[in-house]
Amino acid sequence: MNKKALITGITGQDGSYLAEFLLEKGYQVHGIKRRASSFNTQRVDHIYQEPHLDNRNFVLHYGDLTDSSNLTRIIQQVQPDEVYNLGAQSHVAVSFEAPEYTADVDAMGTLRLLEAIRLLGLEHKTRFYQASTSELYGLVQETPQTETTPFYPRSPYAVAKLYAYWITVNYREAYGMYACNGILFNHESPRRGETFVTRKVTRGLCNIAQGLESCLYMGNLDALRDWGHARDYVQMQWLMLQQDTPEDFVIASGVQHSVREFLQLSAAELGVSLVFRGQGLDEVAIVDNVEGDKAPALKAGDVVVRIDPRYFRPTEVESLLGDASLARDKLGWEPVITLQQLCREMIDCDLKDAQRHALLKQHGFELPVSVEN
Ligand code: NDP
Ligand code: GDR
Repeated sequence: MNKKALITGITGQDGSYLAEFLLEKGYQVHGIKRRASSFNTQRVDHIYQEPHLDNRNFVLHYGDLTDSSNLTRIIQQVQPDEVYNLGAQSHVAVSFEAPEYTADVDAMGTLRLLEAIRLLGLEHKTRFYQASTSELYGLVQETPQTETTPFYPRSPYAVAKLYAYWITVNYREAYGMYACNGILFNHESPRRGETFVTRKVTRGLCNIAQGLESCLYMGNLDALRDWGHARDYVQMQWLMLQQDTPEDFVIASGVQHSVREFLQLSAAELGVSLVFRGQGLDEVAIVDNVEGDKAPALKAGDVVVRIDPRYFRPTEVESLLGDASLARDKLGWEPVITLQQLCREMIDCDLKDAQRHALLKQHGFELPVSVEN
């Protein structure tokens, strides 16, 4: 019998990579998708299987982390060997605007899943992975951050995830469940949501390079992050559930860059060099030089980045840097994709999209390019 996995958040960035990974390992993969007024399965459409097929190994269920009866019914029906709780309101800035909803989904949603597993008597069968986050460190107490660094959350998102972290530990200790936290540092990909900083940069610069947008408005360019590739990081989510005893692990690249550096790296992939002038809210990025043919709409002197205070957060996480030694030693896990490779893959993908839009525009078939960030 193939193992069965249930993934919440399967339509998100990580959910889609994890589903691919588990299917390759021979799992029967079940996922929870939310009802939406338009299609929201773009990231998993390529692995979708016709519901009328016999022996399907990819099955989507309608559900929501705010609905415990729905979660209980799905878990009862699937009887999963492994549950990966990746579903969340995952945007830190949005959590300041919707703090109660974020707590309901990210904190209470985790409790609802754990309780469903326990009440169904599956606590010794079903292994549980919780998508914890480097945002727990917030106002960092030591650098680099490890599994023992104290937490100091700085957003409603991080506070909700703190509850989820501890309730996962508590169910492990109280009921002997195999439940663990992956404390993942930022990880990105061409499938990253368009309003997270890396994707906003790669997509925005590609649109500007093709003449579809004129300027990118950004927040705190000094923020420092430890960025990895989502494809690398989902392998660890699986590895964590294959050990003899459950344990929590930090997953990080161990390398730190600023948002400003990521802008420069992305522009360089387009053959564009940028110089930054001014300070604070008056800082701008100006094109210094353009080489090659990837940015036909740009020339030296163009201002491509400005600062907009609305992208600053009420409380910011200034600097994150992880130490994944424990995962390296115990799980044998090592990230293989560098930031430069990640950035190149994201630019390649967004440039193709922008070129397609530009071509359509040239022929009078202009499509709206969403610039809401
Ligand atoms: P995404 O935002 O790309 O995906 C989130 C997923 O959760 C989507 O499938 C979304 O559905 C789903 N979701 C949102 N609200 C609900 C709800 N009420 N009920 C059920 N499902 C819901 O996040 P990532 O893939 O980037 O991240 C996966 C997890 O890892 C998240 O929990 C995130 O907080 C955490 N994390 C992410 C890191 C990162 O750098 N990416 C780092 C550390 C932790 P829909 O598609 O319909 O919106
Ligand atoms: P983060 O990711 O908050 O770390 O959470 P995000 O990419 O949104 O921000 C990273 C840093 O960039 C700064 N920044 C901007 N951010 C956005 N989104 N838009 C901007 O215009 C902008 N300008 C500067 C931010 O202030 C921040 O310092 C992500 C999410 O995936 C979480 O779910 C996850 O838990 C953490 O990573 C680890």
